[in-house]
Amino acid sequence: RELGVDLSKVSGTGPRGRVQKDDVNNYVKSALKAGPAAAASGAGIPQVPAVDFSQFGEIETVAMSKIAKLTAANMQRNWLNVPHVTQFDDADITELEAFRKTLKDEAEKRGVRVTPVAFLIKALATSLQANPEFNRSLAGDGEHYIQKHYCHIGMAVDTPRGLVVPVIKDADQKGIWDISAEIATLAASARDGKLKPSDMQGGCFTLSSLGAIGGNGFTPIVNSPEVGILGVSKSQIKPMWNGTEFAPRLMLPLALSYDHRVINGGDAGRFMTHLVKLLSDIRYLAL
Ligand code: CAO
Repeated sequence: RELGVDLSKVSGTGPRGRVQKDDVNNYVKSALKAGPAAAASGAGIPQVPAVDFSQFGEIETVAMSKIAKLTAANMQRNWLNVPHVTQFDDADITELEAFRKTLKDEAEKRGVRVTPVAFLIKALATSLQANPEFNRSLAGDGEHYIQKHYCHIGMAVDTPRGLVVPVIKDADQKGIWDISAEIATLAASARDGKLKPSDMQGGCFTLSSLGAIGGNGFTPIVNSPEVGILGVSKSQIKPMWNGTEFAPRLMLPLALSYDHRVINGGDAGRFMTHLVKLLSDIRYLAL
């Protein structure tokens, strides 16, 4: 009461958890250390209280994998550091899918599977070149950008051990066959736990495709120090107005999250519009 301490917030170290004088003093010391600004404005990150779930039913404590622990730390770091904005659009991939189906025989001969992900990686690489502000990172001094003149695209892969992001190097210089073969090799290595650290380094931008699993949208978290990530959901046939009538078109939902310290809404709008144009008419990928 003298110090204005709420005793219910103090952990007691005495017998049966009794709060002692030293506990109150230590609580006050750590509150002072946390700083008056944080205390006054509530800007510090409040701890989520530990709950004993066994009081509500049967439970089991499961050890997190190394990858899961690393992912948790990275996600929290990125979520707290990056001012995120997510922008949405749908790409009409009716023609892309029709073309992809025509590749089936040749793909079998080559022993490669061509999925929409290969086209997405190629289109992202092309869009990064047209919109180089997405191929930047903030320099450590907070006063410069690092502009990258290479184009490596990370691809989120869901594995039994957790999420990993192998990188397709120089994606701008590769064609759909090479990218498809690399997706298969990297995804297999990821699932077998055989990726080398160098396979996961150097990404400029990340693709997270949940299209094969489902859902019509999600907001991905930027894989900092990259400044953009594209989340792709499942394509669906939708009635689209073509000026005279509704026509069935295969629409691919896209969500672009970006670091608003580096990317402005206008940059993101241009990037997304360019990407949608490339996916809707893949002839532009050849230009
Ligand atoms: N809409 C509809 N169907 C899609 C699609 C989409 N957006 N994307 C892929 N598909 C189809 C493919 O065409 C394929 O079907 P066909 O064989 O008939 O062509 C089928 O789904 C299976 O694809 P796949 O999963 O074998 O391969 P992929 O190239 O689509 O994806 C990979 C590869 C590695 C990206 C994917 O397996 C994966 O791991 N995705 C999860 C990523 C993830 O976890 N993201 C979240 C990260 S943040 O927590």
